[in-house]
Amino acid sequence: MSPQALLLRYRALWEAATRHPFLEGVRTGALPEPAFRRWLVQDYHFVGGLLASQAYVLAAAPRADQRVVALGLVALVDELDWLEGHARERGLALEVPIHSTCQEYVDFLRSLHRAPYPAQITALWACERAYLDAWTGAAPGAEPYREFVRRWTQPAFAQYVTALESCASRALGTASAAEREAAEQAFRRVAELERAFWEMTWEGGEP
Ligand code: HMH
Repeated sequence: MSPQALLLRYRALWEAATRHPFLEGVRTGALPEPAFRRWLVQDYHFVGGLLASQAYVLAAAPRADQRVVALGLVALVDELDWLEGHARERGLALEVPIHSTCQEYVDFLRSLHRAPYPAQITALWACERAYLDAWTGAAPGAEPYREFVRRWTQPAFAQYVTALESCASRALGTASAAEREAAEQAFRRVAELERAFWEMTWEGGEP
C-alpha cells in the first residue's frame, strides 16, 4: 500500500476532505467573512499544534527523512508569523479559545507520537496533501483570498508534499502488516478531521 493507493482507495473520503463550500467561496469570492475569520484564527491554533506534533515526527524520523521533516518544521514557524501578520491586518484577535473540532485534530496528531513511524509520516503527508488539494481546487481564488490560495499552491509547497510522499512511501514499503494498518487508519482519520475542520469554519457555533 502506497500513499497513492490510499488516495485511490478512499477517493470519496478524500473528496469530502478537500472540497467544501468554504473553498468554493474562496474561489468565487462569495465566502462569508465570519467563516474566513473563524478559519484564520483556528488554523493558527492548528498550525501551532501541528508544529509540536511534527517535532515528535522528527524525533522518530530515519536519517533519510530528517531534512524534509526539519525544514517543514521551520516552514510552520514561518507560517505562524505569516498568519499573525494577516490577523493583525484584519484586526483579528488570535487569543480566542480553540474550537473543539480543532482541538480534536490537534490531539489526534499529538497522539501519533505513540504510533509507529509509518503512521506518523503518512498522517503528516496526508495533512499537507489535503491542503494542497483543497486550495488547488480554489485557485486562483477571489482577490481577498488570493494570497492564501498562493501559499498552498506554490511550487515549493507542492514539492514539500511530494517529498513527504516519498518519505511515507519508503516507510510503508518496509512496514509490517500492523504498521500498514495503523498508517491506513491514520490516513482516514486525517481525512475525516480535515472535512470536520471545513465544517467548523462554515457552521460556526460555540467553541
Ligand atoms: C486544517 N490542515 C489544516 N490546516 C493546515 N494549515 C494544514 C492542514 C496544512 O498545514
